[in-house]
Amino acid sequence: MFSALDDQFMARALRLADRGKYWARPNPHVGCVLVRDSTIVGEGFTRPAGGDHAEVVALRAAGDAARGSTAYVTLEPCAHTGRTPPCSQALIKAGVVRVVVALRDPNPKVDGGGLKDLVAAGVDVTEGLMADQVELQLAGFLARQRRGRPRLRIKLAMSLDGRTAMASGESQWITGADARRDVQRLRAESCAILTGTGTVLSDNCALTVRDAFFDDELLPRPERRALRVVADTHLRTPPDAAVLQGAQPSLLMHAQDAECPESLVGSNRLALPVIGGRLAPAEILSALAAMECNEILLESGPTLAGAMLQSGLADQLIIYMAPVLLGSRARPLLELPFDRMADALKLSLVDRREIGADQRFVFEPHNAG
Ligand code: AOF
Ligand code: ZN
Repeated sequence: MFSALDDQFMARALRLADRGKYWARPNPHVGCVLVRDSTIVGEGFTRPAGGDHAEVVALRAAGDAARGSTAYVTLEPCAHTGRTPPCSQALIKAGVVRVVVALRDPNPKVDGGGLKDLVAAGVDVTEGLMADQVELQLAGFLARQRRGRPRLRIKLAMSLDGRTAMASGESQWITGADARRDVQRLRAESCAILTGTGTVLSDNCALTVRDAFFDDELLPRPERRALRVVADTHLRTPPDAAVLQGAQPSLLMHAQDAECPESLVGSNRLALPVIGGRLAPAEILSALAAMECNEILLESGPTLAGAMLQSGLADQLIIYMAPVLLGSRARPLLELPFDRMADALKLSLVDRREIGADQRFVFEPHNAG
């Protein structure tokens, strides 16, 4: 059904799509290549939310040359009028005769509707080319659309003996500069970075995304940078905490009955239900999905990370392991109060590599759902 040339052009669309990954959110970052007589006549990738979709950028670049062309698109062209008009109609109007799509858009406003429009207009439509790659590329967006919950990745830095901080809370730095730079990339890819009050109090972490990741020709608007979220049940975050400073937005999630100190009255806050004295893990994620967050990075201590994992809400564990021993008084990686072997949580290793002097492991918990 697909030729070697089809493979080549879809691979190019995938690479183009990747260029939008830091700034298309909450839109999925999509790539589109228009080809006529085996030659690329236009290409594009999703602009920041509210801006043009990939197809529209490619059509504009192609101009009249789009007539009679084939469009390679990583995600089904939209069929709805959202912040922008439907791409299916734009392709039809421009005279595109064949559309090759990697993956169907699970957004209920689209969900096959774009393909249907194209077929009804006599366009030759095929789907499924490199769908697996797009599943990985758009994992966060797809998770939010399909299950109403963002993708949650938990990042942890530990010693060889699985410890994350000294008993005093001292933890800077376990891993090296290269690993910490890699974490910056994870932050840049995320819609929200989540932590707990304990981490704010002990590390005074800023959770900022540094500028180095936005060196493409068009900078994302600063408000599109990851939202910094503190799960702060009792509103104990000090008003001068680094996480509340600067242009990058932040949000305190707290219990409905928490008393807001005068000093936090001006801060961005959200009340959530509590289970067992703590914010309900699933409610935290639903609230973030309601804010159109696709990708969440959790950078917290053992309690919040353990709760997310135990609730089956963690999609990935990204663990940086430094060649150092912190000893038996140091703090454990995760708070998981297990007693029996039957409680043990099984994980699959999906990636492992060296980052400077450290190792990075990516695991997927078997209880993720
Ligand atoms: C496309 N091409 O490049 C992207 C699409 O509010 P809007 O108008 O920007 O629409 C957002 C929705 O469109 C988004 O939730 C997703 O379903 C789809 N994204 N569609 O045809 C694109 N980024
Ligand atoms: Zn569209």
